[in-house]
Amino acid sequence: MSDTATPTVIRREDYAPPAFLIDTVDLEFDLAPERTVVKSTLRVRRNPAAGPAPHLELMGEQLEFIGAQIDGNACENVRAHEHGLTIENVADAFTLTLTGACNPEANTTLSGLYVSSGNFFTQCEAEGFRRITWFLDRPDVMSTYTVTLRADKTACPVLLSNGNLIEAGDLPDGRHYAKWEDPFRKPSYLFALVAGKLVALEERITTSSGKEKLLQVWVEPHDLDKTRHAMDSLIHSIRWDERRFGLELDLDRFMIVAVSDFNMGAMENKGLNIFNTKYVLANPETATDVDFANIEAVVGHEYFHNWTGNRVTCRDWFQLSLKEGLTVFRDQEFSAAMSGGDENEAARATKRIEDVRVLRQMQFAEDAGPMAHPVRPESYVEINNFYTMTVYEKGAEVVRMYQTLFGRDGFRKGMDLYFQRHDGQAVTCDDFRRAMADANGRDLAQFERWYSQAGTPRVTVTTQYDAAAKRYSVTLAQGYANGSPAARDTQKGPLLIPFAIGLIGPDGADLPLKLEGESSSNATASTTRVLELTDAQQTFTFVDVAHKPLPSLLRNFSAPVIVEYDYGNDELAFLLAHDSDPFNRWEAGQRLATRELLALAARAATRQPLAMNDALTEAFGRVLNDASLSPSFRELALMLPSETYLAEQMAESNPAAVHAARQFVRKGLAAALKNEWLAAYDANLTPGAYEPTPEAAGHRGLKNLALSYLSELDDPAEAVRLATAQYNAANNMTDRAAALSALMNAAAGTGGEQAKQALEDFYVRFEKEPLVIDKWFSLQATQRGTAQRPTIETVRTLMRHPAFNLKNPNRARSLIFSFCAANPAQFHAADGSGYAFWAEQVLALDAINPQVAARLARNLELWRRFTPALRDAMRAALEQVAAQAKSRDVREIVEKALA
Ligand code: B3K
Ligand code: ZN
Repeated sequence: MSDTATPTVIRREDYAPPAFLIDTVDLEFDLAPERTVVKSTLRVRRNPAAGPAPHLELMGEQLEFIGAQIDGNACENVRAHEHGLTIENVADAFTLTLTGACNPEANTTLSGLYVSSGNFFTQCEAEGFRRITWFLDRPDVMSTYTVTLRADKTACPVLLSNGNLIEAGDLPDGRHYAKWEDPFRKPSYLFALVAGKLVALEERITTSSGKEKLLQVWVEPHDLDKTRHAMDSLIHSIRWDERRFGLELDLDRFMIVAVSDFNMGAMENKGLNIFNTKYVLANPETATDVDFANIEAVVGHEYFHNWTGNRVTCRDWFQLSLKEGLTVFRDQEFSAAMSGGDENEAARATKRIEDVRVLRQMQFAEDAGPMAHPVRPESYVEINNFYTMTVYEKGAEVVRMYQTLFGRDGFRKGMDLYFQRHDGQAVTCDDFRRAMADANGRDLAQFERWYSQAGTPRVTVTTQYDAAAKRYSVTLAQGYANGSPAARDTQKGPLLIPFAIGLIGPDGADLPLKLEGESSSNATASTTRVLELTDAQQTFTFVDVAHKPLPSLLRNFSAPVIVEYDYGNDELAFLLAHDSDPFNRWEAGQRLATRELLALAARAATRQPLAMNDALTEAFGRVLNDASLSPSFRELALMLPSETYLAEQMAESNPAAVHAARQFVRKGLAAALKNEWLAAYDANLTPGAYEPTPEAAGHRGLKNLALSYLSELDDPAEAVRLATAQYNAANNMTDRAAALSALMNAAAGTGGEQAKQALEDFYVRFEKEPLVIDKWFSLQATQRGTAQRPTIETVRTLMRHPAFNLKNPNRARSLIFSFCAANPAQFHAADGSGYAFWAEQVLALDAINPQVAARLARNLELWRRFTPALRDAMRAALEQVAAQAKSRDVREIVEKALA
């Protein structure tokens, strides 16, 4: 990564088709850790759709140039430079052979070809292929690949690449080879190879057209006992995509490989998905219910990319959400179906609630800070910085809105047309929108603004009931927060916002819905209506409304917006008790809690005494005791909004005040509902063998939430007794980790011996399981600190622990990111110690792994929104990083934050 004074900004409007195309790629690898030689033979021709260009410019980074030939003859007019190769005055079509070398062992960036635990892996998205060989490394250059791998047979018994294995055999000197052929054209970012000592769980299945397929999950030998769940998840994904979208696995073989050094979750390389071990390995002893669910979701996500991303790919990186937003939407729908079947709305709602919680906490914050960008960004310095919550999660909400507008069938028609038109192509978000529009006979020109406008829209709602005329009118007005960049950007006009609404009568039941001017036969039986808000302000009038209703707004979170409506506390309690829309039931409880917590935080900030609000305790008590609600729903409804989310809602973020307020409420709820928590604990035990089913996980979730509330009591003896017993008896990681966490929580007040012992036991018990040791680090990094021992001291001590390793991203995340991002009250300590630590670690990572460093760098980007003292200390830390960071990745983040 070079140190550039003026970063090059890449702009969407500058897109031009490539001057040359590459039809076929033949790669030969002589794999060796310190010097891998790569010979690449490319059939190149001029792109008829592009302007004239005499020279061929290929991208390449950190490569040693060995030689070049054109059509079999030594090539004279080639020049190797820092950014690649220039070959001057080339013909219209030719075969180019390039030989070069790279050093996988020295590659700590985990982009390109690298070594992890002695095995070889690649990561090419977004621009890693150019670190392997010279190429037109851009997604609109699609080619068919053949790949020959040669390596030492003892060191690398397994040799894998994309597609089908067509040849394998021995070579002299203890070496061997394998030749792979991928029949599908693909961009270079989907290339992959894996070589090393690995074993696979295998299974054969027959897909919808009757073809037999081989499925493999490759891992290091000692992890083979943790592959079953990933395999099951893969099979479920394949079946679901056949059922829901009529999409079949197209290759004869589909492989998943787990690697412990990986920058993100997983990668959808054609036929050879490479995964962070965190999203593959699971058995009851090592993985929690959340881990099991995440594995299912990520396996699904990468598998679904085979159609949405690989068969139809992105024209350029500005279109990233074309594949990511759509594939996140698909994985969300898949997980919802797995948790409750396609039709069970109440079970599906828990998944929806979890997804919206993440969106609101992370994406809304991103949209309010210096990295705010539209779902389809207009410019970037480093594309790896744009694998964001906006592109992924808001992008998924944008896709979901098509389904909300057209229904599941209409959405399916749009998908069918999209594949019919674009299979095998590299296309744009506009192409997707056009397919949806044409398949459903709708003009979606206005909908384009969802792709081009940054910022979170606000919908302000006012209502009026005319009892005499039995008319109820709802006025929706859309806009953006005062002073936000989006608020000034008015020439683009309003958005098309699908706004789902229901009206609730005095008895708590939904009222029938009939809009003014609608004939009765026209009105559907549904008690939820999707209003289409297209103007800056619009009034919708319901007629024949017998009683003054309570509106249930934005049901199921039908659009990624903030709703402003002045509910009274009693109205929120009523919605929490009665709304037929489970999402809005949860939402009402969250609004009630948020309002109370923010009021308390304001008092805490000015050192005024705090007092508990009975309405909140009563409402929570009712939910806890309501056996008609599923345990998983109760768990979500009884969880308070996170400290991070609450701090973001304050005029000036004050993490200490938020922590004080939230702890006060947790303690208050623990004490007032003590008997109910104890009863819930007993009622939700899951004796017998562990099963990762949604039902069992729901029971464990509610039970462990009860335990965590009980651990807040001033006298935590009972919680300590329960948690110690649970820790010792646990037959699964969910219960063991929850018990440990409850003990640590209780000990924050008392310094308990049980917590210390359990923590030591946990380490010894799982010393050989890196993913569990990650949990051990992260539990300590997120623990509550005390005045005598602030958490930063624990963290600094753990940085020197023999098991800590900054080069392993999972380990760095488990300690450093957990502290900086998931322990706000301790990280934002008034003495600035957290910020000093952050700056040190960003700079240390910057030299090793810029992508991981840039993620950590983002942790301070909202500095302007904090209280003045914190703000100044944060700026100083940012300035220190800006003065010393070398990578383009980190520089883009801190420079935007300071601008
Ligand atoms: N497409 C990859 C992400 C690649 C990130 C590169 N910095 C994983 C996914 O979204 O499925
Ligand atoms: Zn993806």
